Amino acid sequence: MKSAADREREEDGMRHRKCRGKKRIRMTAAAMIFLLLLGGCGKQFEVDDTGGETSSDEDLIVVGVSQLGSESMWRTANTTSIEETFTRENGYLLVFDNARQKQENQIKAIRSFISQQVDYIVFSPIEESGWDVVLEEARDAGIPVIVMDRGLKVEDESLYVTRVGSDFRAEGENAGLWLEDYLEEQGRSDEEINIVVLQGTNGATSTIGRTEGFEEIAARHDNWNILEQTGADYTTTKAREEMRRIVKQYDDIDVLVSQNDDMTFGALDVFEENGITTGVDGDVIVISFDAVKSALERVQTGDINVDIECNPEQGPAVESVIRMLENGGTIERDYYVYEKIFTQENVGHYINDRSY
Ligand code: GYE
Repeated sequence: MKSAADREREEDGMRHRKCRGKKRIRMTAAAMIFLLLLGGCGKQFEVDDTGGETSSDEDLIVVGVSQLGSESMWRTANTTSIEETFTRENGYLLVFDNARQKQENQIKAIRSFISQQVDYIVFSPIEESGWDVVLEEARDAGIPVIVMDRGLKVEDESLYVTRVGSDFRAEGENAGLWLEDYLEEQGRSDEEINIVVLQGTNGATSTIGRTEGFEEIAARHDNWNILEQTGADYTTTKAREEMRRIVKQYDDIDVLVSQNDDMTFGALDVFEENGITTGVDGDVIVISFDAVKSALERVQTGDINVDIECNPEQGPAVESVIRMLENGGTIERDYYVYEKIFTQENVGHYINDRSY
C-alpha cells in the first residue's frame, strides 16, 4: 500500500521541490546551533517553537539514508543522531538502510531510494571511489544527494550537493602536532621514536585524511620512524589480531596511532596481555581518534594519552542543509563539524556530558 507521502509525490509529479512555503516544520535546538555555526544562513529558516503538533503525512520530507555499517561506537552514535533528527515530529519520514560494510549494499540502497522517489538521499560512502553511475541515476531522477561523514571522488562534482562531516586531514595533523609538543615536553624531541599506525577501512576518507595528515607532520622529523601502518578496519577484533602480530615483530614501539577508539581498545588489550604499559605513565604513547565516552574514560585514567575528537552528531547539520535547500538557499561545498582534542588535563570538563 502506498503511503500518503508517496501519493503526494506522485500527484504533484515533482521529485524535488525547492521550496515548500506552505509548510512549517519545527527545527530542533541542535539544528539551530548548527545554523549559528554555519553562519549567515539562520535567517532562511522558519522556526516553529510552539512545541505543538506533529506534521501530517503529506507534509513530511522523505529522506533516504544509507549508513555504511555498524562497525564502531562512532557509527552507532552517528546513526542515533540521524534517527533522532529525522523524526516525524521534526517533519521527516526517514527511510534508513544499513549497508553492513558493503559498497554494493549501499548502491542497492541508493537505487531503492531512487525507485521510492525520496526527496533527499543522504549517504556515508564506505570508500571514496565507485559512485559515479549510481549518483548519475539519482541526478537523472532529480533527487539531491547529501554526503555525510566520509567523502567521495566523482568525475562530475555536481553529482552531489554538499558534504557534511569532519576535516580528517586536520585530525591527522592534530595528532602529529600533539605528539611534537608532547615529546618536547618530555625532553624526547631528539630521541628515535618508533611509531605503529593502525589504520581504518581501506579507501575511506577518514583513513586517507588521518594518514596523510599525520604523515605530513611525521615527515618533518627524521627521528620519527613509522615502523608499520596496517589496516584493521576500524574494529576491535581486527585490531587485536594485527596488534598480536605487531608486538611480536617489534620490541621497541614508542607510539601507537590508532585511527579509531574501537581499534585502540583492541590494541590496549594486547599491550596488557604482553605486559606492556601504555599512556601517561607507561611505555607506549597512545593516540586515538573519535573520543567516545568509554575512550575518554581511559584518557582520564591515563591509558590513552590523547583522543582526537571526531564528531558523529551530524544529523542536525544534515538537516540544516535540507532546510537551506527547501528554502532555496546557497549551499557550500563542505560543512565541517566542530571537534576538540582531549587529554588527561581537560577531559574531566567534558566527560559527563558525553552521551555516546
Ligand atoms: O572514526 C570510525 C568509523 O568515518 C569518521 O568511521 C568515520 C570513522 C570513525 O567507523 O570509528
